[in-house]
Amino acid sequence: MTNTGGPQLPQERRIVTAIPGPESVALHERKTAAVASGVGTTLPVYVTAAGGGVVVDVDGNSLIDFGSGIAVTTVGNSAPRVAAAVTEQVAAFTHTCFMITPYEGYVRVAEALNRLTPGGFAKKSVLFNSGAEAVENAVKIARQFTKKQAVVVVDHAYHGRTNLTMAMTAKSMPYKSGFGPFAGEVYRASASYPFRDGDTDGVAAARRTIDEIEKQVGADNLAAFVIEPILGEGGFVVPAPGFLPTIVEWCRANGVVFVADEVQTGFARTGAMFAMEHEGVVPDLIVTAKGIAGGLPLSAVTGRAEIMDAPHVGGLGGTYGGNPIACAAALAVIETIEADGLVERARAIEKTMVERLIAMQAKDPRIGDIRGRGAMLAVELVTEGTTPNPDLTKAVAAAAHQQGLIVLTCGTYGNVLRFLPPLSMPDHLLNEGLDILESVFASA
Ligand code: PLZ
Repeated sequence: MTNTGGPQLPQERRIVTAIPGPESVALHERKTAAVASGVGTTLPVYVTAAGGGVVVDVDGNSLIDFGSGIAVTTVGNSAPRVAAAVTEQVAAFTHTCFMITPYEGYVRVAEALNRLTPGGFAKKSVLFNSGAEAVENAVKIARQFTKKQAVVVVDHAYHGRTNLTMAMTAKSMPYKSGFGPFAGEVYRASASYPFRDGDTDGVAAARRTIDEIEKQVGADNLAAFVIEPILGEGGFVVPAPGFLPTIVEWCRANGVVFVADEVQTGFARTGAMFAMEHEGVVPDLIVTAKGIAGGLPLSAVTGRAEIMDAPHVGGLGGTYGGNPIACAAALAVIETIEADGLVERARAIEKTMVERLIAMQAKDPRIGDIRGRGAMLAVELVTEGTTPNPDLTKAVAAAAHQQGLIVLTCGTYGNVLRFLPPLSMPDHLLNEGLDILESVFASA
């Protein structure tokens, strides 16, 4: 069998066995025996190749990918520029440790991040491996800069699975339950969740959140306010207009570092290079990962130079952070986004998908809300009103999987079906995926 992924893979849905097929079932038995059971599986088909808009499994099935490995392969799997850059770099050198003997790739990624992120001021960057590691480092940097300790996050937030980021993540199961004690000095305030709190006035919602922070934490103690511009794992919740700008203004007036966690929203995913741009919000620090390097492990903190330079020399780092192969991939990702107009592509995907989802909602009152931006879209499913319907969500996802459409769920109440197609998804597969969703809703 050839394992050549990338966009040259036939761009078709092809289901030749039950899902999962016999080869996948056999591999899954080995996985169950060999891999710690704490690592779950959404869809147990074992992958041999992926690219464009499809994922191909060991049984020869070709599935339509509405997941992008959780918003990572935004430019596509094994995207040509990424594959070429990684191949070249892996043959040149694989690692030296940037803290020992540095290399240009890291510097170029930092320069690119400083250029691409919102804000016309002097910026600096530092690179790590995972989203959680970068979030932790943003907090470290904000604490050094402000000489304060407290961190505020919001309801429904997701920031990772390490000790500090577990404390920052809202949802207990499966992320936190039994894994405490958690890091201290992390406080939770209200998010803006228009479908549930009924408040479409983001300024008023922000004032409530700020009031909670002032009463329960105090700006004098607060180093950083950390928030996702669209709450990701928490349910693809877009805050009411005005919420984020009001919070950032308060942070600025009160010596609090405003940190945007753009791990899931970043790199063209939402129809802007970074989602904070939709409301003209300029964060002090911005955390990126996932889509930054097309699947190679890389993350970053980028922000105002004076904040980024607060930690002492040697205070930030790690063995692998900004690994040369991941940096080569990131530079190829950025080139691909810019050369192929992928920000515009994300907007076109939004238009196609939202139109179809609205048509589905008109026929099905269980689709309570349609939301998101660009190619980061979701439907929140209810029994009636706003009562969560996690059973329907599971059933729809499972039925879609059976038909060869990879979809993911999310949400505090487990009732959100989310769509994260790679921006390399061809239109005919995007529409075929939507056809499957429509038929699945009709029969679920
Ligand atoms: N911040 C906004 O979305 C990762 C988690 C999947 P890492 N989201 C997917 C899972 O179940 O573990 C994420 C995120 C936001 C931080 C993170 C953490 O990024 O690269 O997984 O550490």
